[in-house]
Amino acid sequence: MQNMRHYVIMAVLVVVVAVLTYSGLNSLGLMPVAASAQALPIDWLFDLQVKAMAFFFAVVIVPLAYSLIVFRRRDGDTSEGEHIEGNTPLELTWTAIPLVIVIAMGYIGASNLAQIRAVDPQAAQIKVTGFQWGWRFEYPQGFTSNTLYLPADQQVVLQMESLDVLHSFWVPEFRLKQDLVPGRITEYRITPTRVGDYKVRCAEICGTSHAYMEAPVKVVSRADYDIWVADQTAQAQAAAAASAGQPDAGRGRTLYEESGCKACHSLDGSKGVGPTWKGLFEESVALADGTSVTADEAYLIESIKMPGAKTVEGYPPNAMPSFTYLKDGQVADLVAFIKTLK
Ligand code: HEC
Ligand SMILES: [Cu+2]
Repeated sequence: MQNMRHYVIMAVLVVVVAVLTYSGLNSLGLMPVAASAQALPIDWLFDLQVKAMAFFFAVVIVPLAYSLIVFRRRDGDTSEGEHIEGNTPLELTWTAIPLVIVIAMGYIGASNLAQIRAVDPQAAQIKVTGFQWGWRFEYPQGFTSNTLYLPADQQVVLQMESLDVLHSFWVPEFRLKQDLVPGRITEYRITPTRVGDYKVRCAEICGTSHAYMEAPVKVVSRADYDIWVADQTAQAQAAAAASAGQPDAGRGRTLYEESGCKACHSLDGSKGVGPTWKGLFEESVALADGTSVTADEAYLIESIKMPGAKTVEGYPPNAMPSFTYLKDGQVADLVAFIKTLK
């Protein structure tokens, strides 16, 4: 009877501590808003796990603390503790119950994953390229963007590729995260549900400017999306028509900012990961092998297309990724831009 009282008190304390722990963890607001259909099953499972964690925390801590306080050694008590050797029913119980819990969690996790991966055959495809240190998004209509526009309430599948090292595509509000692996295409399937501005950030340490590897993500209504796509398509066609002839320093500056050159090359004379572009054109450049070369057009083109061919003195070889995806016209635009930097 006396023992029964201890169990009842502990059971009550377990419930109280579990509830307090759960509501305490919940009030921290660990999660940003949920902005995708896939976020719902994920948040549901996460919540279930937090509840389980709070409960098991209480189940362990309450009897421990209770025993330490209530059954502590009193003054003058020098007797030995009771000697206990095994308890088969207890051992069977604490093997069977966790076994059932683990199997149940495995089942719940698998069916949750199936919901998240559910394929909509109508899903739109967008190509994503990650590189040191930026993102590029190619739309099936034939244009490229540095902002990822997505229509709300439609599934899209991102076909993702890396130009150099491992990167990871992560929009916390969408909950999912997926690595980009050089030489392989990985998929990221998402159904945005909430119109708004988000940010994709790289979640894989990928070099010096990893922390700046971000791009805006805009979820817009279907109607706004269609307008944007039509607009971009028209712009891309106009640009293609205009660039049929002349290299253009303005487009070169945009490429500098959006293709990642900016991460390593300054325009103001300061030294970065790579040499500044200020006053580079027609300058005599000292190379690591002791010779020197004049930075004419041919040298600039070679430096962009085959960065390994010549290494500037004072810089590590192979520090610059090769930008093989740049078209000749784009390289010419970049060179035209470098020429303007007196
Ligand atoms: C990861 C850093 C990094 C990025 C990004 C990068 N570069 Fe470089 N770049 C370097 C380094 C380091 C050097 C010097 C070593 C060498 O010559 O290989 C260099 C050298 C150059 C040179 C020769 C400069 C000189 O002073 O002789 C040119 C031109 C150049 N890069 C163009 C570009 C262009 C165009 C882009 C973007 C499309 C770009 N780089 C992106 C690191 C980078
Ligand atoms: Cu990265």
